[in-house]
Amino acid sequence: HYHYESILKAISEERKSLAILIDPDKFTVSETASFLQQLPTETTHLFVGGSTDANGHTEATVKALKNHSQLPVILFPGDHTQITEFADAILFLSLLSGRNPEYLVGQQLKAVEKLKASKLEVIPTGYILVDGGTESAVARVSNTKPLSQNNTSKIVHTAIAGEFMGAKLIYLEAGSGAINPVKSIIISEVKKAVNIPLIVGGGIKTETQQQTAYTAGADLVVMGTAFEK
Ligand code: 1GP
Repeated sequence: HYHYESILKAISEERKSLAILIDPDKFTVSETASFLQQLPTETTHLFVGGSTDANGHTEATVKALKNHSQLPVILFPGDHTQITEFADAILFLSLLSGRNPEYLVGQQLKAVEKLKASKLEVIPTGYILVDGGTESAVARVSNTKPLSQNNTSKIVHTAIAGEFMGAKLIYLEAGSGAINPVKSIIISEVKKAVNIPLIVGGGIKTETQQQTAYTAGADLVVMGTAFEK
């Protein structure tokens, strides 16, 4: 459980983590080296995934990143087809904000054979989609509704339920390209309520927004769109 343990270690040493999310559908493998050079020096993780990977670019993207970087490459898959053994670990997501069994447990079942045949570190993750002010790809593809950011207690209870079900991480997601990132009050209330690391992403474009999320209690911030060309 090396990669999960290293997230816990960072928290115990009061170090914040930054994951850059790479969507294989929007990534040019031949530009991997220059892409990596432009990332903030404080980057700790590379996440790879998207709501869909119509062109099947995930594996080539992961291989290219592994060839050019020492950073851990963690899969953040939109579905079971986006699994490749060449990554280091996988966020094994369950979309707890939604009511679609396919994304609560269906895709997970379809992933089992591939995961059993790989050495990927599997990190159980309670994935909570909140309203980011515009319809997100997650909502569209999963056919689920996000939780309102006005209903803090429902979001907090969803996170606690996730921890009770065995999640090792909670991921608060406003959706890629969100107009409104996850509000500070929601981050801080969820952080107070759970005893597992908290990931926050969706619509975080500036360093100020990144720091605001950390100050509120995010242990790891995910930024994707801000680093796309
Ligand atoms: C989306 O949380 C991530 O799943 C990142 O969102 O692309 O808006 O940074 P952005």
